[in-house]
Amino acid sequence: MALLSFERKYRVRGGTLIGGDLFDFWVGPFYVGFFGVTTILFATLGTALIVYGAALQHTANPFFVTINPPDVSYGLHFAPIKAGGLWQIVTICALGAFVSWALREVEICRKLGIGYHVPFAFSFAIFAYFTLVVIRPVLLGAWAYGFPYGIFSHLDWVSTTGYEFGNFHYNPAHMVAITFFFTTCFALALHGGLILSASNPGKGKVMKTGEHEDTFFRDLIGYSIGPLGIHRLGLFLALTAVSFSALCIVLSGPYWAQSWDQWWLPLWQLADPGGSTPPPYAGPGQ
Ligand code: 07D
Ligand code: 07D
Ligand code: U10
Repeated sequence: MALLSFERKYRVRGGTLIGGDLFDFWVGPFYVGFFGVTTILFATLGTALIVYGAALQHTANPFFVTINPPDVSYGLHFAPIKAGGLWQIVTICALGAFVSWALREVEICRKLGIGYHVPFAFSFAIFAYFTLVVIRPVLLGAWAYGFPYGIFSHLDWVSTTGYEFGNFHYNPAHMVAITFFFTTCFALALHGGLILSASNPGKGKVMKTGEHEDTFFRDLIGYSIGPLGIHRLGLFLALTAVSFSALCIVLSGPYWAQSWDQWWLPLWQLADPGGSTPPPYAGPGQ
């Protein structure tokens, strides 16, 4: 069915989570719905507050604009607007907009009668953000531990937070997360490559089938995961990567306050009984 006639067929009322027929319509290509309205409200307010914060900083350069969390002395209390309160309201707006976006995805899934896989997946990204700006700061006792909202400033936060724990690469959950991120890219490259190789063989050549795709991997590694399996695997790899990311940062501070290389001490002692610390890395060529 052509896309435009399909859209006419499915663009009917119903499937909303809240509000019945209220806002149950489309504007151009966009489905609106109750959560479309809340998305726009939260996103507009959050963006306006960031613009206000930028005006206070007298900078028009978007790379340097930053909305910082309050000082550690405010603990888990509300801070004055110009001393981190802005960050607190922007955080509420961001969470409001992200959750609204996920619920709007749910309503669209319900209208189409498809599974909730996409909003389910997006909820993991929201959870990672929630871990960074709510769960970890609450466990550490101050909003100050959230990351600042700025293009460069959030990079500074990642760097300094990393070095607070010595070498962050030794964080075992960070290792697992990175491995899953790399594997996600690997799987997507294999899948994209395989599909194109069979379905887009070049002008004048015959398009090949799923059997060709299966056979390629059976010939190569003795096993094919199959057309449904590769998509399940892709979703699993990506969601696991994000889950271990959330884990690696929530462990850093609330659970482990030292340098992460020290976590491996038992392993080192196994290799060198009586040795108390792994030898420090001496630099290149040493
Ligand atoms: C391609 C989908 C489109 C999304 C885009 C991002 C904004 C921000 C706001 C000026 C893959 C839109 C950006 C709306 C503008 C203001 C106030 C998604 C795609 C194009 N980061 N991060 C970036 C965010 C964190 C880190 C880029 C957001 C953590 C590192 C962009 C969040 C940590 C690097 C950005 C967030 C961290 C980046 C490209 C939220 C650990 C880079 C993002 C809400 C996760 C890279 C200058 C991208 C860069 C980069 C946005 C959180 C680390 C500005 C919205 C605190 C190390 N981050 N980030 O393509 O070039 O994502 O930075 O959690 O090197 Mg970040
Ligand atoms: C939080 C984004 C959520 C986004 C949402 C949507 C909009 C709308 C609108 C486009 C989680 C936002 C949408 C705003 C946009 C329009 C229209 C995603 C989030 C809800 N690290 N590290 C990670 C690597 C080092 C450190 C994660 C690699 C150093 C710290 C990942 C390397 C040190 C933290 C990762 C490396 C260090 C991390 C990030 C290499 C610094 C975290 C992915 C090769 C000296 C963060 C939960 C992620 C984390 C994190 C990878 C190096 C520190 C596994 C590959 C050694 C402090 N690092 N890292 O989490 O776990 O995405 O966050 O060197 O906090 Mg690391
Ligand atoms: C996949 C797939 C598959 C496909 C696919 C895809 C996965 C099976 C069949 C999909 C993949 C792609 C298309 C590939 C490219 C995608 C990526 C690389 C991912 C990243 C995506 C982007 C960077 C694009 C991001 C764009 C977005 C989020 C759209 C932005 C839209 C809006 C802001 C409007 C949202 C609408 C709402 C909330 C409903 C309400 C709408 C209205 C009321 C009308 C509109 C009103 C406004 C816009 C108001 C303006 C105010 C705003 C925005 C607020 C703040 C701004 C101010 C400064 C004031 O597997 O194969 O093929 O295709």
